[in-house]
Amino acid sequence: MKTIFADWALLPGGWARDVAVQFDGAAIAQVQTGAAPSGATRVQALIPGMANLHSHAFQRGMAGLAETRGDSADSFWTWREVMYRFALALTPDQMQAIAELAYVEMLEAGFTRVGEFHYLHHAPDGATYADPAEMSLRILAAAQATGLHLTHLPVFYAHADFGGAPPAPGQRRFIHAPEAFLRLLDSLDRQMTRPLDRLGFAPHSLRAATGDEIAALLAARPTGPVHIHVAEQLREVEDCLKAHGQRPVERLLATQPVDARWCLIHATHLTQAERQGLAASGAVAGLCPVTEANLGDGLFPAPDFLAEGGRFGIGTDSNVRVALAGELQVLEYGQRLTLRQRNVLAGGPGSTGGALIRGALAGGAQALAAPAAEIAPGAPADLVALRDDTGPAPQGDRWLDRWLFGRGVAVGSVWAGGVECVSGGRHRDRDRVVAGFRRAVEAVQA
Ligand code: NGQ
Ligand code: ZN
Repeated sequence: MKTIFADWALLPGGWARDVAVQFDGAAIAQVQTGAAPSGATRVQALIPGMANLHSHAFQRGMAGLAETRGDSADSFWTWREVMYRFALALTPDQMQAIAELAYVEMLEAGFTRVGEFHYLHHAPDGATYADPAEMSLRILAAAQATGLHLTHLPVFYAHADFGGAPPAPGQRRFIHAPEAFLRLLDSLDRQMTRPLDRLGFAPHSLRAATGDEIAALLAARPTGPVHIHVAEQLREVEDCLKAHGQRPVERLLATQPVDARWCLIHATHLTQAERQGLAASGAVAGLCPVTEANLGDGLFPAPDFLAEGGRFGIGTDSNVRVALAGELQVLEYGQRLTLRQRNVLAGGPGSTGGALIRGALAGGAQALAAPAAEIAPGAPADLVALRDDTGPAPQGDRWLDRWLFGRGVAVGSVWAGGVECVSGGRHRDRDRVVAGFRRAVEAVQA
């Protein structure tokens, strides 16, 4: 039995002092408040591990390589060309090495689970690997090697644009017929053996999958998470209107059974009716504020959506920077800059950091079909210790406010499924993983 003693712990009922958390294996056995610190690992503040609900791990390998402007104005679409070139070059070994560093950085940031929106399925020439699940198995291996829980979301991708347009040559590694895609999911049902891992699926977008294809996949897979990119760029909204006479979120809500198993990634461009419909559906809005800023996507209408009871979680998406506090900071700062107000996403009187962390913990767990992110008996021992390096000693939610917006509060240790993966802010395998990453990206660039 392992015991962590925390001066402060964020429990389901709020912050508590002098908390002893005991776990035996992967699950929390007991939580005692007002405890004495006898012989236990001692931490200053303990919070539940966070789900990172949207990642394309391989894109970590091109972080910083698409920040140079060419002759014409850059956009999401010019970035996508650079990204496609990078994606076409990666071997399975290289992708795994890059994913391992992304996952090490996620754990160091305070994430204990990733939703991997995985579409790099086939060989560089588009041929199916001998094992069609080859690339998915590399994602599983990276999660296992680093200790991160995985909600694997293989992506269904069939078309270049609305109306079932044929895929472009640069998309050849992503493409499946529905039958072959369902066989991939069946094979992963058998090959995913860690008890806390989950399998869902993801129609890439309304550009890449038709309504009929999505309906067929839902019929074949009636449970588990369903994720989709939607309404990230204005051009996507315009093209959807042209093809279908409906906006992307409007169309999704009208034609698919969007409910609490769904996670709509980005959902940036919403009318009032779309925003209210999404909030009422019970689906999670999967916000990726750092990537959305990096790609020039636009600003999600978070204040109204939250006031309407909408659920959200956060994702690191392109992994151009792998941050947890940073994602929530950018989410809030986008609103402050446009509304010229402060503490917008606090929603009402109270701590902004507290509201953001609590919201993202709940929405992230829902979107990834994970157990509730709580420090409570029976919950997985997914725990993040924060430390205060400068003072003044934080109390309660002030821990979160200083972590997100101030200085001197940082992640110390992280346990995922009861295993201490990070201590002193460093993952136990950081050096090995960085060496593998360096070899992989140097080979890709050679
Ligand atoms: C992706 N990423 O699938 O990696 C997408 C770009 C697309 C973001 N949207 C490709 N951030 O949407 O067509
Ligand atoms: Zn994405």
